[in-house]
Amino acid sequence: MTGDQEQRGHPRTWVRPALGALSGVLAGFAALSSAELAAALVRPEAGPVVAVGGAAIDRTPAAVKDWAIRNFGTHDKLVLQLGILLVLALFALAVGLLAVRHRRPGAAAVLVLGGVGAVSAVSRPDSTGPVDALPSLLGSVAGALLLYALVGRLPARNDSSAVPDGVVADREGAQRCGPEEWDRRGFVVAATVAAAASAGVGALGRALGGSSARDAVGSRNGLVLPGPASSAPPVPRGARVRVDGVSPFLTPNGDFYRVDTALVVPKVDARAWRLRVHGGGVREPVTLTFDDLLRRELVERDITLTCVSNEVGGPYVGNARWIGVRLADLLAECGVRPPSRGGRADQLVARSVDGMTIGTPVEDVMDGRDALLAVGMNGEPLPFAHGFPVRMVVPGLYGYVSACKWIKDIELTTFDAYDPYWVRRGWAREAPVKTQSRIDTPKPFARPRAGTVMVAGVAWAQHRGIDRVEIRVDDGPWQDATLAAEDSRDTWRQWSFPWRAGKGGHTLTVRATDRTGAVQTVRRTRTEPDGASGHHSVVVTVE
Ligand SMILES: Nc1nc2c(c(=O)[nH]1)N[C@H]1C(S)=C(S)[C@@H](COP(=O)(O)O)O[C@H]1N2
Ligand SMILES: [Mo]
Repeated sequence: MTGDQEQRGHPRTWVRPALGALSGVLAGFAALSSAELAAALVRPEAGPVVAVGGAAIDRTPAAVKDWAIRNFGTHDKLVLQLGILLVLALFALAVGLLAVRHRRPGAAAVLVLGGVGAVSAVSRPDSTGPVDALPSLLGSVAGALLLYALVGRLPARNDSSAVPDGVVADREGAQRCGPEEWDRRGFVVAATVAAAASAGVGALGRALGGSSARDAVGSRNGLVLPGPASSAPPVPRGARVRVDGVSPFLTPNGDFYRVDTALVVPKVDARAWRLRVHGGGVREPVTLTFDDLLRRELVERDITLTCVSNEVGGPYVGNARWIGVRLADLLAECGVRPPSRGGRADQLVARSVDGMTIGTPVEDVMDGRDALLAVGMNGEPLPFAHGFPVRMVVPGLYGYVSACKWIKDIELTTFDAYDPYWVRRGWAREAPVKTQSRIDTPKPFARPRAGTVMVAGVAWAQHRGIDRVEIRVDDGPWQDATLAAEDSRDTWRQWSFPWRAGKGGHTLTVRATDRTGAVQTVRRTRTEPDGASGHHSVVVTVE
């Protein structure tokens, strides 16, 4: 039968589904491009990819997120974006295949997908309202119409053995063309025009969407931070051990770990940025501009930042020289008092432009430590990835309870009244950094030569300070490492240990003691709910 049909010029059986799948992909492309163009006009974050991706991140179980951070690290967003595109492509194929059999339901399926995008966009924490639904809705209408039009030009279904002699089963197809002369030209023209138009619309969307990002980049490029009224003393010469393989004392911005839920890095125009401070105990809500902040007294401080998702021995810790405004002074001016002095609010909730919420104890912010609204990092304005134009940094607390990037709002409230983002996902309300230490060199499974091997690394217990670091070889006694000079108790401290290494396999273990006298516990815990504990060990083979 098939051979028969082919002889009469009837398209092969696979042509229709294949072109249907192609139509689906083209419709998907058209839908996304038009949605992104609409988003560029409405609000870039309201685009379906960012909205659905963000919603997916928020709904991902914390354990999976933790796993993604661990395994993809700073590339977890790229992996997610590729994943979204793959899923979308599969959806588009499936919808195309559906549409060749059932033209209207196929087109309707595109609208349903658009609906998912619209609901995601409107329910994002940074949504500005129902207009955020527009990009997905408009995009899906464009996609559905295109799919409907393309499928209408396909060869009629030819796989129905119940219909002899080329009489076709598909009514809609049959009305347009018989099995023998399908509208091949019409399809090719429509498909080509659609692809070109989508590419054009997408490029226009990106160009327009890029303009707000360009403003942000402009506001950062043109920025010269005023010198701090209170400079950080130079890092003591003795703070750096001279051993190859140890993390640099100040982490360069480009190497500084990045952990956040932002699918695309928010690009905020410093000139349009505002910070609102309000809530319990605030005399009158205030709104600050970026210039208001820069006009205040700036302080410069070295502070080591740590992520609660850092495994024992892990990389999510970095040390930077920050410039910023002392948050406690600002709060005091607004009338805020810490709970220990009768203040009503015990939790400070920071909100970012991308809807993150981070809760910090007011007591910690106001107890005299250098809690900052930071504007500078290692001698330059904050990089976009690290929170430009303004972020919080609080010595001694994990990032998820202190270090809100792209901050735009500070609310004074209570721990009883409000659970921020990560707390709702099972992480601890309060999370001081645990005393930790890491062997940077030798690396795991290194094969050093017998003799003196320099073991070295970092230890941190921000705001308490590191008092002692000890090394144990195999099951031997703990032996004191040599501590490098302390920069401040808010920074990590380097250490080294000249090890007389004998041949064979050995396990090196490190532990630190902070200035409260607390010894880093051997008890291993997971990162959830308030940070990993345990000792870092490295296994080497001495040759
Ligand atoms: N807006 C926003 N701020 C955020 C986060 C985030 O996801 N969004 N992540 C927090 C976490 S968990 C950490 S550890 C630090 C990391 O800061 P960094 O990326 O500059 O190293 O930022 C904090 N601030
Ligand atoms: Mo974190």
